[in-house]
Amino acid sequence: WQGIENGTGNTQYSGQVTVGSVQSGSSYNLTDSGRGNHKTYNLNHATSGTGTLFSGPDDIWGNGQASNLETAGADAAYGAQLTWDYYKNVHGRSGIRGDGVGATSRVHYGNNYVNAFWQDSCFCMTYGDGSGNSKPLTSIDVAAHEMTHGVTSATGNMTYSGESGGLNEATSDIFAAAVEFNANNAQDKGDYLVGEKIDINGDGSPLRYMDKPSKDGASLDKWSSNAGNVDVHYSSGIANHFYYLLSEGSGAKVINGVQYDSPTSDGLPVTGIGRDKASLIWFKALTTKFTTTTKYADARNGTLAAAGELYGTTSAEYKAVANAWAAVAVGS
Ligand code: ASN
Ligand code: ZN
Repeated sequence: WQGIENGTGNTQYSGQVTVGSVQSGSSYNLTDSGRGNHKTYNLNHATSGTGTLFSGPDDIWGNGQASNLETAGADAAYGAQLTWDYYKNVHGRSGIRGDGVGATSRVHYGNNYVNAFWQDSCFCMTYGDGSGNSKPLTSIDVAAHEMTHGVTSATGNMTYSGESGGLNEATSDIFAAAVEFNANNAQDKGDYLVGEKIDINGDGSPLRYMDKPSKDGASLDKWSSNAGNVDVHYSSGIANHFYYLLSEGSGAKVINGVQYDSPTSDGLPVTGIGRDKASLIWFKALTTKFTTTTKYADARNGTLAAAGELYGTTSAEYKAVANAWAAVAVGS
């Protein structure tokens, strides 16, 4: 007998959740047949190959602890599920390439590996276990960030260096936040922080902040002529800050218990239009305006064009896009 199951995932970061699984004979495996047959594999510390498809005699995955090897599998499968559902339900996109085909996830990559990454070549994302702190890199926002690199590759495909690289990175952070908010998981409510669950700095601080990117000590709050010369994970700050301002507006605000305080470089206030509209504008720009060579000035033009198509060029949304870019020193 073979059929779709709804397994129980006992995740590390998101509590007990439902994960897609398939029963094959007397065992179950982590294949999400409702989402393009997305599969989750255990690399068991290897750094190449596909590893082993998670399977077992019961339909319960992990126990919430990193020491149980299935737990990271449950988190990864859940993150892939939420990302699939976000693109499908919010943007009408079926899978990363829009072709209904699920990707694969690989967990337990190498030893003490403190990163996660997407590869077009295997249509897969890979997660390390972290180092020393029992914090695998399998949180919702990290999963959504990596899978969004696949979406970007299939659409605007902004070259991963210079300003276009910053826009590529920011696209992953932007939709990571959007996926997290959309999921509204009780253990991991939406925020404008990146990687707040994985404690990569060991002091509880997140990897990146979208309201004021420079809080990480390296990311850019606003554009300057040097933006194309810094690491893409820092030049992304300009667009992350734009997205925060466009969604929430400038100044102080508490959302899901997190305090934000977003400055503007021109000193003028920005009134937010909400993250749902901001996300639709960014997605339309990504999929119909951005290209391999898109720089910040082009991203401004592309998002203005997208906002004009969605809401009209005399709309409050269009004006907010212009104001939010001005607030990060792109255009005026
Ligand atoms: N986790 C990193 C990222 O997705 C890996 C990399 O540097 N490409 O940005
Ligand atoms: Zn990235």
